[in-house]
Amino acid sequence: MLHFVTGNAGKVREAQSLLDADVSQFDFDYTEIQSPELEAIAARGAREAYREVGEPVFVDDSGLFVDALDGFPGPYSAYVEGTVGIERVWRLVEPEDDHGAAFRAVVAYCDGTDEVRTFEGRVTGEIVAPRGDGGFGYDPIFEHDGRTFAEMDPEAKNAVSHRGRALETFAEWYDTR
Ligand code: ITT
Ligand code: NA
Repeated sequence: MLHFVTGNAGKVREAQSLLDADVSQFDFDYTEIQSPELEAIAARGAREAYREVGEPVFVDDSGLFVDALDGFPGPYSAYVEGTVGIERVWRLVEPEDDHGAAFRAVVAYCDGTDEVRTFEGRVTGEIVAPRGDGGFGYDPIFEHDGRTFAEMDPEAKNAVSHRGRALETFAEWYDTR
C-alpha cells in the first residue's frame, strides 16, 4: 500500500489510474516551504509526510509556468488558483502574443529507509479561454495538441501530462527497486 499524501482528489484519481500499486489518499497538510523549486518543496514534504504516516508515502508538488509571465504562477499556482482564479489568469495571458506555458510536477517518495527520491515530469502547451469540465485546477485553460486537459479523460491526460510522466518514471523505479 502506497499513501499519496495530498488534499487534491484530482491528483489521486490520476495516480490510481496510472500506478499498479494500491494507492490511498492520506490528507495531511505538510509544510510547503517557500521555494522557487518544486523539487525542494516536494522532498521536504515527503520527509515530513513519512514521519506523520509511518509507511511509504509520496507527494506531488506541481504548478503551471506561463512563459509570457516569466514562469508565474509556478510554485505559487495553488495560492493563485484560490485567490485570482483561473479565469483571471487567462485574462492576464490573453493580450500577450506568446501563450506558451508548461505544467511541471515533481513526485517525491519516502519510505524512511533511504534518501527521498524525486521524479519530474513536464508538458508544454498553450493558455486558452476555458474549455471542458474534466480534470481539476488549471486544466480548462491549458491546451495540448488541440484539446484542453479538461477535455481529456484521465487516461488521455496521463499519457501526455507532467504528472503522468513523473508517475511513470516513479513507477519504473518503484517496480524494479
Ligand atoms: P496538495 O499540495 O495537497 O497535493 P495542491 O492542489 O495544493 O494539493 P500543489 O501545492 O502542488 O497542490 O499546487 C499545484 C497547483 O497547480 C494547484 O493549483 C493545482 O490545481 C495546479 N495543478 C497541478 N497539476 C495540475 C493539473 O494536472 N491540472 C491542473 N492544474 C494543476
Ligand atoms: Na498544496
